[in-house]
Amino acid sequence: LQLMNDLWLATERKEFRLVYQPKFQAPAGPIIGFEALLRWQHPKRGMLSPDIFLPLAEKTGLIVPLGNWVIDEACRQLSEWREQGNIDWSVAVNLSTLQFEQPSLVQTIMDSLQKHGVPPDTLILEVTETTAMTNPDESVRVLTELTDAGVQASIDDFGTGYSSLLYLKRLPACELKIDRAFVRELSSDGDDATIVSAIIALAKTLNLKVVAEGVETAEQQAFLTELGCNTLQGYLLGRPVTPEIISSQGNTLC
Ligand code: G
Ligand code: G
Ligand code: MN
Ligand code: NA
Repeated sequence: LQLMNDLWLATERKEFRLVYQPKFQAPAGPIIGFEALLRWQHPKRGMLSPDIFLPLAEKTGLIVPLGNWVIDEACRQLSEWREQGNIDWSVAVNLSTLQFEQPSLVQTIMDSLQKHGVPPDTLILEVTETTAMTNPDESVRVLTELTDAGVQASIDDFGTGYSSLLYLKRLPACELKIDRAFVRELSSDGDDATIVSAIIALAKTLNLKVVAEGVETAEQQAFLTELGCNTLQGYLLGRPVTPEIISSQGNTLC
């Protein structure tokens, strides 16, 4: 497969990029941080989304060095933004299952933080509910080690997996991200409004901040805010953009 070949060469050829999607304090700001999202600038196919190449990277194990690069690059970017005065911004990084299972993960993260002189609590690790549930006890152990070191943890794509309430209570996460599948139907579908309300209530009970992802309409924005959602992310407020665009627009980014 040609794509597989290209994937191995892409790291060396420096074809990977991170774009950053802003996260806003509800309802409309300020920006509290960004989610780092991986892109592959393929020489022939153009900009490729992770959906195209991440399954392949996961299958071949390339996701481990690639994921380590993502962590390091996110820390470097954080340090650059901090030098420019944006010391309140956090950066969230997505971890794949294989990456999360690496015994060296904690050391890798701590090394990057130290190398770039970045405070641990400005880095958020997004772990999907499904990844966390793959090996629940081990997930608690790894996340406890990381959060003890000050790094923040976030449960991504929440609502799509099968975690029990007792398990959620044990996970040392600081926030929960409502999967955009629930947000999408918010205004038109009564069931999803009920589910979103229940997720927010659950998060409050567990002392977790709630992030809604995939916010695309003003109606969703208003409803989520009213329900007590802390943070909003989505095309309505801000698309994933390059660091160059963020630097040129600063806090007026919207
Ligand atoms: O940015 P986009 O919508 O194309 O992302 C598609 C999927 O890829 C999302 O599920 C997102 O979480 C995931 N993703 C984006 N960047 C990364 C990354 O750096 N590492 C991992 N493991 N997943 C990522
Ligand atoms: O699974 P995860 O939450 O990491 O996925 C993040 C991806 O969701 C990003 O890659 C981004 O491209 C996509 N995304 C972000 N905001 C929106 C939105 O408002 N609508 C849709 N459809 N996708 C979004
Ligand atoms: Mn995510
Ligand atoms: Na998500």
